[in-house]
Amino acid sequence: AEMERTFIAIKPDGVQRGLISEIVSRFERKGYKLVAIKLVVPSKQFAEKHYHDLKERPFFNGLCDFLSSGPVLAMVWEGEGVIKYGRKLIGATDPSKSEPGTIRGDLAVVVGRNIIHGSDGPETAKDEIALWFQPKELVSYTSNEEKWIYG
Ligand code: DAT
Ligand code: MG
Repeated sequence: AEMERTFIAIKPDGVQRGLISEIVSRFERKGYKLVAIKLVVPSKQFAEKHYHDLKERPFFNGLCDFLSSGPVLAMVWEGEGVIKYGRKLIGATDPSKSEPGTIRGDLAVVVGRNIIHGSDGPETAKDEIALWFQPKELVSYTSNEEKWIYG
């Protein structure tokens, strides 16, 4: 299998609402492999780095204030096609437009509190993993389920 990795984060609203296990279980049951995880409170400056692509948007300041307002569960998930399909599991940015069955569709209501972040492509995945994690925090291991998931 051609493995790729993506950066997924449960934002402060998802953590405060007790949705960690619900969200982690969706990635886990799908068959993706968790390779890094930590709970952190990012600084405002760190949040601005994470969202640097959006710095011209009117909601940028509020978004960065919110991301840095409390604990965030930062994760790296690995699997075939995990970047694109991870976005599918998450659902559309605005939960009022996310399909039922997606994380945002099932668990969130408004765009400013959409509970989860996921990298939007291979380049951002690479950059975001490097921003949030040191190389030694990424754990390489063999999952015994791999032969049942990938054949
Ligand atoms: P996504 O998180 O789906 O990748 P994005 O990268 O365009 O979406 O925006 C990052 C976050 O910014 C998003 O999860 C929630 C917030 N956001 C996006 N559009 C917004 C808007 N119109 N008003 C308020 N917040 C917004
Ligand atoms: Mg984005």
